[in-house]
Amino acid sequence: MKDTQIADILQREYQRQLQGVELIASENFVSKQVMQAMGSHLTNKYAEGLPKKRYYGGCEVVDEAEILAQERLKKLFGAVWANVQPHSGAQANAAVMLACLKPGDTILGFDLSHGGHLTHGSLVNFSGKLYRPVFYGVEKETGLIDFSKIREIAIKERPKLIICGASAYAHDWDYATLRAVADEVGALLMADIAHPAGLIATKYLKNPLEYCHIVTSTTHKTLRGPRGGIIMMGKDFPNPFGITNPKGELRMMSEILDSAVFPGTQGGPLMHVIASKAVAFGEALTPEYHTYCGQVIKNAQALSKSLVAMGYNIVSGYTENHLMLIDLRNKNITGKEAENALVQADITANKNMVPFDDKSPFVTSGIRFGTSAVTTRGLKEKDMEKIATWIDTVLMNKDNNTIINQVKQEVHAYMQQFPLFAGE
Ligand code: DSN
Repeated sequence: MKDTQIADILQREYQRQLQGVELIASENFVSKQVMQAMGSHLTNKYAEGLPKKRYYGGCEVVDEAEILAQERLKKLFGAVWANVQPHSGAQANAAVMLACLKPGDTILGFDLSHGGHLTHGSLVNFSGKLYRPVFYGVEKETGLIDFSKIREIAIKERPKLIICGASAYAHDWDYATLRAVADEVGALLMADIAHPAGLIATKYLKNPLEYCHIVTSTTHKTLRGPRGGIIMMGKDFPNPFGITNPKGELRMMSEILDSAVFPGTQGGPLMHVIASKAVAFGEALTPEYHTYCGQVIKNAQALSKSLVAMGYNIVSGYTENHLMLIDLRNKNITGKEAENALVQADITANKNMVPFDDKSPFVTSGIRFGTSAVTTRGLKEKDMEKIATWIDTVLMNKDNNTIINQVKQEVHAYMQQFPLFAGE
């Protein structure tokens, strides 16, 4: 049976992506070979376990793909150990917490409503239900994290795990200070670099592997691979929880983390996705990808500058990475209204809480923009000025369907010149 219903959906989604301006900060467009690896025969293979230590026969070939993914990833970030099996960033974080914590232990993370992530202790997530979350946030006046204040919270709350990393923070992190705090209170330090991973791999931002005990990430945001997760360490070390092997020696942390992924939190790995991750990591090691990441940052700065010139408030004033969070309160429009109006013009972004927001997460006062996806399509700084003008026109005419429709026609006509696959 030919599935014409799904074929039709695939075609329409392709058209939507092709015609529109994609500003969701966590999205990107993969290369053809990254996509082809995902749609390959490797999807048929069960390979529970790790390369050369599987619970199923016939894994010799897929083992090579996983080893390539591990080796390329280690080279990309300077890691000594990597697990490429987590199905997502949330799964990667779940595995780290299973490895490092007991139920009820305290975790200290960046507040979700200030730009953090659900899996860093939100009460609606496993991380907030199984563990005791406490949070740090940004300063009201600056929109920036004051890293010295995290020490005070850590000394008071005695977390077992300190988590750094965010979904909507436009700045680099002071990993050295956080590591000193972690050492002082006897905590492990984990960085979740899902958003800026590509910018870290290409050295535009600091590398947390030099300071953090454990680093997790997704592979599909700035890193431009398939949807998935990874865990890495810059140094391996004997686990601090007293877990021993049959010889009575402390197991290395890498072993504890490997078994927290499988069998701890996952079953069979997605070998087609792991092969695709290997392709993406290989691409990320090229000079072209380095140039791409530099352009992502230039584009984010150009977009934020144009929006500021039009009177928009960027939380923290400027961006150092691929994203920005706009506080829309001075423009008298909510995040929800802004997202809905922009989608009508095929400009896709997401509403987002701003720090100290007075509206609910379903309404919000902010909107988040990122430039990873549009940069992959080949857009440059001058195109960001055009996008800023479209955004302003739509937001200032949110109830005027005629004007929004005009913008949509312009967006469609303009985006035709930019290919959808990375590297084309
Ligand atoms: N939901 C992702 C984001 O948009 O940032 C993070 O998991």
